[in-house]
Amino acid sequence: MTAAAPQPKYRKDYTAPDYFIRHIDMTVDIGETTEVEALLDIERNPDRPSGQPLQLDGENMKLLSIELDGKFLTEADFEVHAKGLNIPSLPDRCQLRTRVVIDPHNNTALEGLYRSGDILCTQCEAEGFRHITYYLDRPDVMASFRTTIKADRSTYPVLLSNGNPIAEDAEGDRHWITWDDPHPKPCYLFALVAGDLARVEDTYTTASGRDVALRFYVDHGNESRCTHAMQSLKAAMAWDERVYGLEYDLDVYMVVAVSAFNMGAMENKGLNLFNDRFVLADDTSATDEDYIHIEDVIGHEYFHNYTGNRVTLRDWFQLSLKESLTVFREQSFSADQGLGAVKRIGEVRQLRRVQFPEDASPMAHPVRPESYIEMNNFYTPTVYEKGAQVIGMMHTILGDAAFVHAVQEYLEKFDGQAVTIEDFVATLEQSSGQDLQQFRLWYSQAGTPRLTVTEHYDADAQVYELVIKQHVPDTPGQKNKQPMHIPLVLGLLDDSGQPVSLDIETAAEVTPQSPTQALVHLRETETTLRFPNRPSRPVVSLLRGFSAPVKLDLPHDKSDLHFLVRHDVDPFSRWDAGQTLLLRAALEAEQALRAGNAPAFDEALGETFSALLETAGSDDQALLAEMLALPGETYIAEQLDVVDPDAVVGAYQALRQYLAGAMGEHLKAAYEALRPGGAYRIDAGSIGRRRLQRQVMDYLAAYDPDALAGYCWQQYDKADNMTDTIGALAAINDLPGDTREQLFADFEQRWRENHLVMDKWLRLQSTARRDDILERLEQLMQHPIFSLRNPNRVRAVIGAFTVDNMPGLHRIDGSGYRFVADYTLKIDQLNGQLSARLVSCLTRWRRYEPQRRQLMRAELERIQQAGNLSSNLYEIVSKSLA
Ligand code: 0A1
Ligand code: ZN
Repeated sequence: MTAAAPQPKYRKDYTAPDYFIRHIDMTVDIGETTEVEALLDIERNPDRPSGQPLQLDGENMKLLSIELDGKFLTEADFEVHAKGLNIPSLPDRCQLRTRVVIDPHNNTALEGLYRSGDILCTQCEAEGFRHITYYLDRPDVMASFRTTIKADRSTYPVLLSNGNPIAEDAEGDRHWITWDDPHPKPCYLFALVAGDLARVEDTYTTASGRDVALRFYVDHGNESRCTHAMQSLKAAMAWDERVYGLEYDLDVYMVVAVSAFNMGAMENKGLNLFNDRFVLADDTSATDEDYIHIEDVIGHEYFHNYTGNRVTLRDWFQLSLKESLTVFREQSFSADQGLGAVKRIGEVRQLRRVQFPEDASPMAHPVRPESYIEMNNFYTPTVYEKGAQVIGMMHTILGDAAFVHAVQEYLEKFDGQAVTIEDFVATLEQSSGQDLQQFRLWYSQAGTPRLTVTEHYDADAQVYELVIKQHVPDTPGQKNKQPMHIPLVLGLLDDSGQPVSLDIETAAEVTPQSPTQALVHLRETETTLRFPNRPSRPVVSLLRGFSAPVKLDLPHDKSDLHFLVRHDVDPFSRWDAGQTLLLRAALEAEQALRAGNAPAFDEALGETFSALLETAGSDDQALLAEMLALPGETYIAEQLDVVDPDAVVGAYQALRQYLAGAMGEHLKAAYEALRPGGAYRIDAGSIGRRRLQRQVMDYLAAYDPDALAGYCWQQYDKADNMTDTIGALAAINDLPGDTREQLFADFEQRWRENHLVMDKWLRLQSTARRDDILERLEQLMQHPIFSLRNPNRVRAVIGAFTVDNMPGLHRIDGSGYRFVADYTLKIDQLNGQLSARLVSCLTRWRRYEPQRRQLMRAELERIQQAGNLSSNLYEIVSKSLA
């Protein structure tokens, strides 16, 4: 907590450290109190002036003693302040020993060493190590670590840290163990765990024949729930060997499942810590989506071992260097595991739902931010997901083989170093011979570029022409931006829906990808493409595979879009044509509602989507499920200059009701046809079938609620897996009545001991559309499993409400906003990372209609005036009011 206004740090101010720490020998003695002794081998940086003070970071700790080269220092020799400790001058080489007391049991921020249930564990990224001991807590200071953990034997039989165990002993009730990690690492990759945990072990033999022990540590009783995570880990290890030629570099890989965790997981060297929801799964308690997320997160943390750990960051402004490349690798891995194009569509949906809004908000920042107040606020969709799209564009520009080769060169060249995004891009450039100078703007310019396309067909000359304009919007602190290098993949279809051989006349660079598909490098504000010899007007399929993270105003009229839905060969563009049709219909409905009229929809829309439903027996049911899913309310709202949430929610519901009516009785036939034929399996085909069935149920809820209630009851009763069970609850969630109440009550009885499953129950109820939602939220928070100290529970109740309950959050009396602000303030006293995330639903207040705008702003001001805010919350609130 901070009294004075926290100050920003700037990327331009980076300077190399005055001192390095080459080695740290640490003893963590866990008892009534926890004492940390650290012996640091310090060396002056020869490139920096001598005689500089040593400024160690350290917070929330009590200093017991400090020794320099064996001599105790007195208070006159150093200065302790709230953020650390300064020693005025040091010899070029020395050893510094500090002893401090920390209090993990009362650490509710979950940074540094903290308690989760009955275990003690650490989270050091970004700046958590400074809560454990005095240190140079910055990623360009890399040291070898030796860590001794001492603790009570019965409470903490398992004691883990990075590296290999080299000594251990016990005496009476106490025992200790020493871990040695010889590979120098930044302290954000340090980890320690102490607790009574069960161990599940397996082995992976690397391509070169080395055996690696794979160990999962979970609460007793959960051993059988690690199988999928273990398989995913082996799949990730094999994938990285096959695709990037990267083999795991230690003999042991450990994963610990933790219940109180601020994020998804953490890639600490050799000792990953995971939010338990990304480890634990079995068929009865985990959904298809859980299985997929586990595979993704396990892959992500594993891939960090090279992209992040072996080659790390010079400073936190470079965060996207490790995150974007790792997300890109995770997404490639995941697509290879079976869901392919559908996975891509899911990523785009998510990008549009969360990153596009962020890029148009007061928190908009470049993929490589220029400044921050609280680093933890910058683990954002922009740094991660937009960053991954930026890597994806370079992959498209270089081509797969050249890209993989360039990444391998980067990893070899900078192995063991702390580097920058510029180092990475320059290596890609040198390795491939491509000019990425203009492309670098993707790292420095914030905001989502908008492409506006107009078309013209000259029947006499038989020429089809496209004019593509690009514009990058202003964002906080950035105006009048330069045109970007945007890779645009396109193709043309003739009037029978066949792909056309491409012949393009343009000043822009064009890379053919196949005879019927080309990559056009847009570099100017305006680009003209001419396609000669077109005897009839073709239909263009643009931004195939979502080749760039841009907003695209398609030139097509409705009939072109219907045509693309039927014929496009690119699954992404086909899906996107359907989404554009639906989005335009929703926006027209929204306008009608605001004008006090009843929404009306074209018959053709109903026909196209009913025709799609009739292909429900086809092989790509997962793609069909995506085609039939409406653009979400948030994405609809995103298109509007002034948001009236009632009109958005009304338009969404009207469109859903209309399509459901158009599909009519076919929905029931489809539901029946999609019933499972056998036992639960998690292959791509079965996942697709279940997704499509859920989508059909969503329309059925609108078309025939009584029939749907019957289906839900039966489905719930017969289900042998959580996907079908939760599918039944989700479908009936907004339909008040006995069936709903009974299913939710039964579910609670069955699952009340399993917190991860109960999160699903909480989440559904927080997103339910009902007038008494706020009272219901208060009741949920009285449930015995709920705790404000557990981020998963808070996200399931309050987080889900803020993100997925538009009518509840935006109640016209302002009670939704008041609820969020009240809990934001309460949680901020415990956990600033969590409160800062919850408040983000209020930060775009300026975009709402006047009454909401005023109400949201008033709550933000109330938070600001409450004072004593965490630096996390302070930054978000002050930027959004600025
Ligand atoms: N590096 C992790 C994410 C992470 C970031 C911060 C954390 O605590 C503040 C925890 C985890 C990843 O990308 O997986
Ligand atoms: Zn990561």
